[in-house]
Amino acid sequence: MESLTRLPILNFNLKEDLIDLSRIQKHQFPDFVFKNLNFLNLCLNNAQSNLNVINKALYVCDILIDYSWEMLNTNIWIFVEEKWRLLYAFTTLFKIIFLDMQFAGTGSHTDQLIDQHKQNIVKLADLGLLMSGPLMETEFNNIIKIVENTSNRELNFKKRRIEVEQPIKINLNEDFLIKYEKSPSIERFRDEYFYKEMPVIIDNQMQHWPALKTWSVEYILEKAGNRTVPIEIGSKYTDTNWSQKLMSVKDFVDKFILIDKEVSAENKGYLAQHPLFNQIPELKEDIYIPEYCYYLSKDDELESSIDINAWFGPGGTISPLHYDPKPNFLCQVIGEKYVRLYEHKYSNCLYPNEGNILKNTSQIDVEHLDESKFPLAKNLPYWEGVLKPGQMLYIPAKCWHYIRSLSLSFSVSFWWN
Ligand SMILES: O=C(O)CCC(=O)C(=O)O
Repeated sequence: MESLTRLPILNFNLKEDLIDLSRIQKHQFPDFVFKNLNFLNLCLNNAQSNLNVINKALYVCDILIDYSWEMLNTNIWIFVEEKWRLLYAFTTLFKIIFLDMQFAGTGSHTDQLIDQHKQNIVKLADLGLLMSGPLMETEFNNIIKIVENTSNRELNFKKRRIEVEQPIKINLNEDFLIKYEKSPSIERFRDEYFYKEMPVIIDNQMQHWPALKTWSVEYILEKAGNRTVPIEIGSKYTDTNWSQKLMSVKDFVDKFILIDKEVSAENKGYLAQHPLFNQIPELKEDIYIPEYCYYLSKDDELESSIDINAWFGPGGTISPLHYDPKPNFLCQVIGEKYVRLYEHKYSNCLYPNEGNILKNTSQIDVEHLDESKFPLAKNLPYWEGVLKPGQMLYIPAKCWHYIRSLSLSFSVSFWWN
């Protein structure tokens, strides 16, 4: 049996099995959670145009959302149990449905109110996506697509052309330059860099990316302005006053990109290491997985296993010296970045942080080394270079890397296996 619940404003026919509570295991939750979920399901079947029921259901949604949000934030992300993400996602889905019913049931609306309502729905769906990851990606993406298809894309963004400032010039040490290649063959890349675990800057491998022609701050605003994303705030993630905040891309641009120069380092905002392309599949059409990955990956299902992340921020963002477990192509689309790398074998001289969470991150500031505190890091060999638009940096697995943007910058990283 296929029954349909119609979302009135979103004009969205929702299959009831979308809210398939059998995915929630009763014994994993305190009693009140399951009772309330059942209550919401019951409301869904009886709510059509009954505002009283809808309001009660929304009240319960908020309780469950607050509760699961708290559970999601009690541990670092990778240790959060999947059940809390699922609960957050289900409750958010319920909330979207009831909000839409409530809106439809409260009389006629101006275009402005309808726009506001749609923005609220997109924000909720984005939070659902961010918090539940792939668990309900399809459902939330469908909702967003429906809202966007019925919305006027003319958003209220500042209509000025945003120039990318001239990148800061820096002096590189000729003895330590990262190797540079123009479109090496697969075999050459494999033998000279991949097998030898050597970084290299590769040119002429991205010229077919639409992103290189189309991406600008205005374009990003047009495609993603209303979407909610996590922003890192502070000079770097190792600082004590560093924090993360959820905000719309538009607010991020207004607050951290369109500012007159010389904002203090503490007030830098960085959309860093964010899987923006899962959230906004339209942007994914502008980029391509580097070809080398297809030939050298151990994974048969590269496209589903590769992690693609966006790094978008003003000049002066810093990713402190750290390493990642997978090999990476860091592809530069807008602006320039200074990059410095150290071989993994020097780990003992690079003073990794103690403890589990930041043990892949060094305590040293590579550009202002405190030699008395970190004497072993002095005189270590390294590689350095400037990554420019259209170039990709190959970072071998576990190779230490430090990155500072020299201007407004947008890069895309591909962690593959
Ligand atoms: O571009 C950055 O700021 C950091 C990139 C990075 O660390 C990575 O892709 O692994």
